[in-house]
Amino acid sequence: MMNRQWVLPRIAKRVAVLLTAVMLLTLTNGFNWNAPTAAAAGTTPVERYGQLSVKNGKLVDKNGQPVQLKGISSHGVQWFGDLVNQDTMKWLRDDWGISVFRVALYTEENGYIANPSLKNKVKEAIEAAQKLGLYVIIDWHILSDGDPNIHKNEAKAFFNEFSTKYGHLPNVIYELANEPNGNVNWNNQIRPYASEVTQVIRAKDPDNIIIVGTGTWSQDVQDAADHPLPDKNTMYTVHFYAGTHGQSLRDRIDYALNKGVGIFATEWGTSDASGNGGPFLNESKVWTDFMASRKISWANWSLSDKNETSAALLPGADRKGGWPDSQLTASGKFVKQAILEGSSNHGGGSNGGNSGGDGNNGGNNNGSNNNGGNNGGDHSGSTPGGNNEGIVLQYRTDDTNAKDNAIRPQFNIKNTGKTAVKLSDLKIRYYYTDESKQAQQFFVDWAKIGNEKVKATFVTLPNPKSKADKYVEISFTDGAGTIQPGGETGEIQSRIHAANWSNFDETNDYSYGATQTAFADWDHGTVYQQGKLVWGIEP
Ligand code: IDC
Repeated sequence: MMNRQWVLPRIAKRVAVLLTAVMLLTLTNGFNWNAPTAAAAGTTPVERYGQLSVKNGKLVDKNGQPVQLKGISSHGVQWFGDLVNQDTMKWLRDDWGISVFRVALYTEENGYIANPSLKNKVKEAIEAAQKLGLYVIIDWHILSDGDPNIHKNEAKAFFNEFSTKYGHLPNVIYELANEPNGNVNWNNQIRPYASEVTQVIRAKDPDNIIIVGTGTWSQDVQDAADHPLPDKNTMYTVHFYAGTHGQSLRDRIDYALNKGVGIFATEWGTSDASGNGGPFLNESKVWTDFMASRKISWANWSLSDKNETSAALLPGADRKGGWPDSQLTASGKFVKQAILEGSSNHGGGSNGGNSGGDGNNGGNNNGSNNNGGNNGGDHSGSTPGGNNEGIVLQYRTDDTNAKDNAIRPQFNIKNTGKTAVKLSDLKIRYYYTDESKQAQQFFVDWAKIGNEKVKATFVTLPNPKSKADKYVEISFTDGAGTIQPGGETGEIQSRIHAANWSNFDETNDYSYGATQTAFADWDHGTVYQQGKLVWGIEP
């Protein structure tokens, strides 16, 4: 198998956008650049980011690069603990692209205080997360007990046990009090409580992230920012529900960030604050964009199949994962996409360097009418060296006559990475010389994923190359689904004709492989993921 190779075309045009990445890469146009290590692609979140810490109010990875973790929270494990297991977490990692999982251990409502054995579920989740390379948030889920001091002694004993047992792992995150509420405030109740519990944890675990809830159901981040805790790896929680909370809460978050404290949204929902109503997906999108732009890590409420809007799964969903989208609620589908959209940002390997942070814009519509030979993915967040998540393009020609009126390229896209890849994020380009100078027609003769899922547009290069003045850009509909790790699209048989059915000469086509009549890797066709070149060499 050939080496993964990248070319940096016309870097001068992109230098402003890619300044950070360019520092790390070779500048020469046309220079074939190998990935630093094979490990950059297809590693687990914990392998990529390692020991987390807080630097200048930002969550950063082992190299000091900002990271945005995204994932989902369990519902109360006393009710939905059967959905918390290694199989579901693996599925969420591979199909949804999560990097963090939150285990909600309610104190009350028949939670831990009444049923201490529920902590075994937390242990199971931590041990699964360790195996899967996921970060895990241990959520001490106070709620009806609005004052965290009510169960302070139990909290101290609990966190002592867990930091002793798991504090050496890099993937453990402690959340000390889900949502203080009622007649409590930061300075008088919450901060003193957090300070005591933090001392217990730090005696056993010097460095893992601690997250502290804030007043008014974790909305009073401004109070924490005004009087933060001394522990340098402590962050503060904001919780929001898109149908209830909006701009004024975002303003508070910006206030806190500007004061230099780290904010982690350990729980948010697409519903209103009751967990029902909506879903408010437009409002949710404003929130996920906001968090992406500020690299605020998050976990969505919740992984359950309860009949309520905020639940991600429809009632009766499988207890071991493997959920097709038809088993997801509207909320679940939205959240899955919101996690996947940025997940190419997780591929940065040790480089990090995702300067823009909002991997959720651009990307999808840059192909057809931008300046041709330029690599279409000019948006911040691109790290050309590190973004290959394991996409491989295979090609064969089905042409027996290189000089007739048809071009018959056939493709297969493989996912050799560890994260599911959304087909609608991918585009294939096949470059050729168009002798006809006519409009072009595209046909799908057969596609394993369904002919109707495959679309194409034709683009004329403004600066023709010796073997290409046009390309066909093949894309996939939203309904095309994902390619699982280790999976592939299967054959996509395509055919191109000029509008007047005149002949082509394929022997001068850049992407044509006259002798490649069986599927094999093909770097003269390119693949883009959300607009970023992830496979092949442009002409
Ligand atoms: C809700 C659950 C709901 C449950 C209720 C009480 O969705 O099924 O009956 O708790 O246990 C929070 C809490 C979180 C809430 C959620 C929605 O942290 O436990 O879950 N919410 O109400 N804060 C704001 C909203």
